Amino acid sequence: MSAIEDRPIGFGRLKRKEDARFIRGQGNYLDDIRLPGMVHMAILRSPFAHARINSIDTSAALALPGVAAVITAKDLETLGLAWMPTISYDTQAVLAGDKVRFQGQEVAAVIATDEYIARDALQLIDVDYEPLDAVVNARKALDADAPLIRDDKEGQIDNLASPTWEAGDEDATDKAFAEADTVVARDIIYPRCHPAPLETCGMIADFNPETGQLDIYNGNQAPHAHRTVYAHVAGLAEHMIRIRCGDIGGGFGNKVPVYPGYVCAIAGSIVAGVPVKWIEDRSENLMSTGFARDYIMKSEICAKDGKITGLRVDVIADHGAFDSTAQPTKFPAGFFHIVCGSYDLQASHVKVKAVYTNKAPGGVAYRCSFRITEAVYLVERMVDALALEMKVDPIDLRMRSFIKEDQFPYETTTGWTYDSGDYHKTMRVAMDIAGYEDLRREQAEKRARGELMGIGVSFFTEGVGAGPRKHMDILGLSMNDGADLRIHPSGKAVVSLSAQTQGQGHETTFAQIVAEELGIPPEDVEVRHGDTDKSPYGLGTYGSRSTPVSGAAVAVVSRKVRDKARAIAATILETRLEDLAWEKGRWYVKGDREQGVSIFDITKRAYSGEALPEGFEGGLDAQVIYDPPNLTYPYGAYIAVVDVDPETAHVKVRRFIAVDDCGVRINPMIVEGQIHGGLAEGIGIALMEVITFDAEGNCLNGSFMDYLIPTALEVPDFELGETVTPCPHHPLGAKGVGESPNVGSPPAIVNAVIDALYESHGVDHLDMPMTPARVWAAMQGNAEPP
Ligand code: PCD
Repeated sequence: MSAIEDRPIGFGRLKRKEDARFIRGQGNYLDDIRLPGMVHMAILRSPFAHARINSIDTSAALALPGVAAVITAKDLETLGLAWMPTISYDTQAVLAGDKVRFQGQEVAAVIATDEYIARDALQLIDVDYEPLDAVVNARKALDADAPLIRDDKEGQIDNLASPTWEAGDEDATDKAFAEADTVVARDIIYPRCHPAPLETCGMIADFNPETGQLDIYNGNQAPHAHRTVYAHVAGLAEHMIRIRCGDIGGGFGNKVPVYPGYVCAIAGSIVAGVPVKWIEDRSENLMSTGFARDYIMKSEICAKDGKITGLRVDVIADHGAFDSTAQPTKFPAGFFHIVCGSYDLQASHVKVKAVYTNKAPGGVAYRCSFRITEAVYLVERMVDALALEMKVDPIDLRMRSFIKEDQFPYETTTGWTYDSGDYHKTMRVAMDIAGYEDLRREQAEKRARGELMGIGVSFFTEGVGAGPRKHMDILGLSMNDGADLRIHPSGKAVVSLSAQTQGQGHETTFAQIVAEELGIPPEDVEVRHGDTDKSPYGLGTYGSRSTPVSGAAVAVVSRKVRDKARAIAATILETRLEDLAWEKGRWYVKGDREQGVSIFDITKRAYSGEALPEGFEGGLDAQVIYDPPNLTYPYGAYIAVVDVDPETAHVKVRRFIAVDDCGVRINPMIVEGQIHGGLAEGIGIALMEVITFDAEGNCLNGSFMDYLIPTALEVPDFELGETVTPCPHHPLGAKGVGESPNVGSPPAIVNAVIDALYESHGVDHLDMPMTPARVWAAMQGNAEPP
């Protein structure tokens, strides 16, 4: 077997190309980069959640040897940089001038010769704060006497961050409820949690005063979009800004927003004329960068004749002090209205109100396509609540209510068009892997012995791959992706993408797409991304959009090259285009397989001095911009088995079964890795992760000592299965998958805990995280731990 035959050409379980450097510790992360003459920046942060700033005295800090500059809001005002736009059309203070609005807010930036001096100098800055009442509870922020947080905004008289947003049909929903035979209501909170990537956020800004060129090194998920924002903010032309994102130690949505620290680093470099490096520490990351979730939801669900018919949801979205929620502009609550789930409903209605509180801004899509996680959690908890009330098996109720295979494409009651699916089949595969009937028997036996075993189910549908330009933009930028493919004379190829990997394995999978389409071995295809000077424009990686959008772009650009190759093949073989057929890696004459020419020979010819088809200029390359016609709708059936210790209330996830359908899998091994990672995160969210505040607005989870993330001890061996329902509009039939496991797993685990506790302890709802203290309190009949 030749070396090439050993490896799959195209789709398959190819080992990740990038891992060769990662497992040898040779990744090139932001903190590995040192530029000549580089200075360091540190940020002074507010100790108060809400306080007026009377004065800031920087003289002692400036006097410290090694300190080059101290920047405050006043300095930024003179540069027109005191406030910056957020990705939700709000404004956010780069450095606080009038007052601070959350604990950890940026107040001043020190630039010094090394990072230790910069940090020492922070302590010498004297800020005169006048503390104000803080409000951290979004419901209380709506009270008439609540302190006004955004008095900087003209005409703002309350803490509402935007007008109420609605989807669905209110009257039709009222009718469905009036006709229903069972109605259940719940108040459900998806608490504030944090993406907490391995590498925190940071930037090196390098402004060259001679040329006016701004070079930026940064780990962000959308380099082109960031460049456009900086161009506007700093008044520079885009081509004078180059952003390079090297290896990124995880993004998870946390690296989508533009943070004040970035703008300070840029301002610092423009003022100082030397490269400025800023990297936040873990506490800064947890306390001030994009949090996730924080949705307070009220919901009612109803059924008629044993089938779910209607859903009503009223949400308060807590946005913190500035609305920097990540979502396409036309969707103020992201894709939350996908809350009708995987069910064929008669009607539904959703209302979302956004509120300012004295908490860090964010609302990022932590492994979630813009609030789909909150939506899936809500509907899957509500379906279980309904099953409890109806005294039916939660899988039975789902099976009776699913959208049926022959109903796709299916238009939901809130306006989505789901592309394809066979939900019943996927659910059955999960039941088989779990041995569902046996599990229920085991549970009955254990219950009789007083043991607390729970089986929890969730079934999710996501919409990923934002998005069609007719529906979606961010800050006026349409959500399309470019791809550029060049085949060199040697037959090696470079594909340049606008999407940006943070660890997902794009260097491998995008090479596999070219390989699948052209027959060039993936090791000969170099994937380029993360450098705005070397890659086409596009909106980046989040919302599992890389495969649906950039993946499609790469397939289409490869096909363009294949078409060009066909014309060249016809010239070489002296035949007509229509007489040629394609098999992976070569064009051959129909009916005579022997007479063919490989992509390598075609490439050679493309660069040679020999004759080319008429109109050909030589070389072999192509460019595209891909505008997806719709989102892709991956889905999955998850089953969690938990044991709750009756003595300690500790929840152990004993088994976790995940059957995902993301259409055609480019690299099944990478897909499974994505699912493992996302499930681990989902277990963390369900069991332990939460950002909480005391009444004064002090953040109580500002380090990994008190923001707990899961380890191998909490995570079982996952049992995975798959079904494959191709996406009808994606050129490869693929759907996104990166986020699915994080979306689907929390409701399965919470449903399992409720299933364990309902019969014996009457617990019919409990908000996450399922910490021992919280579960114990619920077992004693209390809503909250003492
Ligand atoms: N795939 C395949 N097939 C299919 C699909 C998919 O193969 N069908 C694969 C691809 O290629 C890649 C992956 O898998 O590699 C993924 O993909 P997707 O789904 O498309 O996605 P993306 O776009 O790429 O990514 C994104 C995601 C997200 S969103 C998140 S969060 C996370 C995930 O991803 N993040 C991360 N994962 C991960 N991983 C890692 N390692 N790191 C990170 O950071 Mo957001 O919105 O941002 O929140």
